[in-house]
Formats: sequence, structure tokens, C-alpha cells
Amino acid sequence: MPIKASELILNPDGSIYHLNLRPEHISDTIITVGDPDRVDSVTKHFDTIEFQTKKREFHTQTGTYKNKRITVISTGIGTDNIDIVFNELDALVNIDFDKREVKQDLTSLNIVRIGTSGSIQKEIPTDSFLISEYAAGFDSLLHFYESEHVQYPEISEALIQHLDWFKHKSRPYIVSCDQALYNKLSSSQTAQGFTATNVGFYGPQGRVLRLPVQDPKLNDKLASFNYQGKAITNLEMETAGIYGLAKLLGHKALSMNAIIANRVSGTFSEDPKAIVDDLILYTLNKLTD
Ligand code: R1P
Repeated sequence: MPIKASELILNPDGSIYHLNLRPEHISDTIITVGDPDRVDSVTKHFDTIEFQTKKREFHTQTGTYKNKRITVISTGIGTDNIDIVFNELDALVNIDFDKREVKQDLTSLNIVRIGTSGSIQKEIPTDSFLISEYAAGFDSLLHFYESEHVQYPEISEALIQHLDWFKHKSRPYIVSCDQALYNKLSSSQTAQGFTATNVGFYGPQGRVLRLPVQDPKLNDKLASFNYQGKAITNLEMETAGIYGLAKLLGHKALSMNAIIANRVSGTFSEDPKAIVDDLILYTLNKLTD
């Protein structure tokens, strides 16, 4: 049965609904960034740019860096956008748009996030690099999919106990990176991380401007969680969704974080653009090593 027009939505030019891309527009190596303007910060290093498009927060460019074809796409903020970007990227390679059928031979993409993040451990300072080995999702995205086989329920159980998790919040899910990509992109310059992915920037990450939060000790409890030597290191808003959907769809994913805030010392990078630019070049060079 062909996938219905209401489920796989294509634009009149044959491109997929939100991303505005046709299958020939993307490489099998993809860099995701949150900020649409960060796409240019990546592709300014490219030798060539063959294609670019923009729709809503999804800005895409495809070109080559050191002869490797790479697509750079912005996701905007949050795992709700990750749901759109990952399902549509997957459709571009694994669904035949003419027949509206899943292809027999599936393609596995290499997807690397280059994002910003705040550390909750005093020894992971601002202006450092961190790669998420594991992620805890405090959003509920993965629970909408049959996904237990890609989760680590024993770690979530320990986390829920440790945090004394409020029953009205979504149950945390734990997922992990692609190990081969981790091995390729890690070095003595990168801290190994266990990233908490939050559903917001303020209350969900313990920031109080005017509104009191339900659990003022949440970040302290996250920082003191330790599961067989693994401590939660940093907070951001996409990684768990990326790891969960990548695993479910058969893609390889890795999340690179430029640490621009330290929530323990209360400090923020004096030049966040510089550390993000450094992480971009580091990642491009590791990908093409
Ligand atoms: C919040 O300011 C945003 O910054 C972080 C968070 O994950 C969230 O998307 O990442 P990006 O800089 O990649 O957007």
C-alpha cells in the first residue's frame, strides 16, 4: 500500500514538506546545527556548495569539504523539530517518493550534531568540547515510538529514583551514541559526556527568572547522579531525540557540544562564537581524516 498523501507530504516540486529537499539534494554525511545562521559558519570552510534552500528554521546547504560531500542542516531548537528533521531526512533516502513505498535496500546516514550546551560539572569548563556518549531525554518524544529496544531502562530506573522524579513529568529515557562515530571523532580534546536533553531552556534547565521551578535541586541531583561511573555532564535540547530516532531508523548519530556555560560557577563564555567555530573545524577535520 502506498503511503498516503496526508502521511508523506510532498511539495509540488517533489520536495519533502518541511525541509524542502529532494533526495538528490542530500549527502549520506549530515551535520545538524540548531541555529540556521550556523549553517554558513560550517559551509564557509567548504570547497564548493552545490545546493542550498531555506524553509522555516530548516536551512540546508550541501557541498564538499576536502572532497567529501556533506549536507549541513539547521534543526532549530528542541526534539519536536528533531522528529521532523530525522523522519524527513530518513524519508529522503529510504522511501521511494514516486511509488510512496519504503525501499528494499535501506541507507544508513552518518549524522553529527554540532551544538552548544551548558555544563553541570565544575571540572567541565566553558570553552571546552564534549561528546555525548549517552543522553537522557526529559522530553517525551521517544515514548511515541516503539522504542524500548533502543533504551537503557535500568539507567532510567536508577535516575528516576535518584531524582525523586515528579510524577507529572515525562519518564526519562536513556539512549546512546553510535560507538564507531564516537571513536572517530573523540580525542584528548573532547570530554566524554552523559547529556541531559530538556524540554525547555528556563524552568526545565533550572533557570529562574521570575517563575519558581517545581524542583529547585534538579540540577544538583543530576550532577550527583552516578551510574556505574557515568555522571550526567551537560544540558541541551536535542541530543536524546537525535540518538533515539537515529537508532530506530538505522542511522548513526553523534552529538558534539561546545560548552558555552558552566551552571555550577554561573559563568558564560566570553566568546561563544569562537568555541563553536573551533568545534566546527575540529568536527570537519575529524570527519575527513
Ligand atoms: C538553546 O539556546 C539552544 O542551544 C543549544 C540547545 O540544545 C538549544 O537548541 O543547542 P544549539 O546551539 O545547537 O541550538
